[in-house]
Amino acid sequence: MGLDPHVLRGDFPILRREVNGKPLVYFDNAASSQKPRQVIEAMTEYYFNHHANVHRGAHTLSVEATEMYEGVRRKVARFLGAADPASVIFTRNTTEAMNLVAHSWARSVLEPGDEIVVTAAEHHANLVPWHLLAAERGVAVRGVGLRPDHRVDLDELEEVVGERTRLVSTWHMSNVLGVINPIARIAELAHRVGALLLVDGAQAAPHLPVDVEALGADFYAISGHKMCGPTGAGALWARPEILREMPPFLGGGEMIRKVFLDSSTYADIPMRFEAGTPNIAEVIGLGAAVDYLETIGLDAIFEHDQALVRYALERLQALQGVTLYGPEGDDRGGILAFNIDGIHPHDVATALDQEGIAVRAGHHCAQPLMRTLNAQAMARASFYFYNTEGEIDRLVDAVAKAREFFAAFA
Ligand code: C6P
Repeated sequence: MGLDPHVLRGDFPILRREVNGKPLVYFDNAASSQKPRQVIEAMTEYYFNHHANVHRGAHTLSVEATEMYEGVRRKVARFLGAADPASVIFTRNTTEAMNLVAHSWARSVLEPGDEIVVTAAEHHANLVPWHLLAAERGVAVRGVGLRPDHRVDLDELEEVVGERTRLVSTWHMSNVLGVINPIARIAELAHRVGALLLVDGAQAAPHLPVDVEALGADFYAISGHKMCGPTGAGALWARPEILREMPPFLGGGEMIRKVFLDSSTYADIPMRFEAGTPNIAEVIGLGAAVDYLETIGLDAIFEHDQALVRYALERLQALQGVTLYGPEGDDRGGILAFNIDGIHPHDVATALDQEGIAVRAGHHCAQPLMRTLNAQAMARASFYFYNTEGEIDRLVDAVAKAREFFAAFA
């Protein structure tokens, strides 16, 4: 069953806004999606009627808050296809989830000479934590290139993954190219040499059905704010048997079993990794976002994104002087990075903003990819289920107008 973006838009108050005198076209969903009324209301209702600290009190409000918070853990586990809710650790976002793996798992397991394999199209959140670790531990970060069609070169990956590889860490959907990595195949290559696979699910989880078991992932990281949830709530899923062996990431309240003046012992998962008072209201908002997305259906969302990106590719390809990035095909989600000859992407984004259209411009936290593709920066339109073909028509018209405007100065 398809979805109707015109109906769903009714749930998003912000989409009624005008920007620069034009109806807002929000095409910056890969940076952060908008929030439906249901999510905002779930957080308000929590603050109006149930707020107290979680896991601490015997009083009614604390019990209610704890039940709401733990209920979201069960929801997120189900959303990711995980059997055990204790395998879901709440974090602020994907970045924190990946840093948790670096600080806890990698720091306790990796030795000098061990290798972490990444691709040329990683977000900085999947590079910098490994660089910090490399400096501290003498581990090496090895990169795998892209094929000319902008998909990861799996032959090269197969060559690079070897007996020193302890971790393969890569995106599920690229935040620049929109392409979806063949995670199950990458998992096979990693596991063949006894390495683990960390999947950066920041862009995939909001847009397509995820099943961590079927993917063969060992770690999977998500950000709630890209999937209709609030900022400040994300999650790391990890195989429970791996999590149980991992030392704590942060120390403090809630993550302990016993504390003495000179030593402590630690709680079981998931609490071991959730020191201090968590972002309770935000986690509850994330739960409402999961409910909201599941009501629409992730299959329908992905189908809609794909139809939009196909339409946008077709229309933008017809314009001269526009370079489009990423492959065409069924393994492509609703993200479209582009450049217009002779115009800096920041000027493109400013010109589009004049037309009420929000896109992102810059290196998209993927500087190695920019170098690989020989681009200093790119403009990027990223779609979601509330976007329409009519909005893409407005984008195409605005791109054509910007091209003409800047051509006058060339
Ligand atoms: N990308 C973008 O505009 P955080 O900031 O922790 O929620 O997500 C980090 C992150 C990790 N991996 C990928 C593939 C991502 O796309 C992002 C966030 C945003 O592309 C902001 S830089």
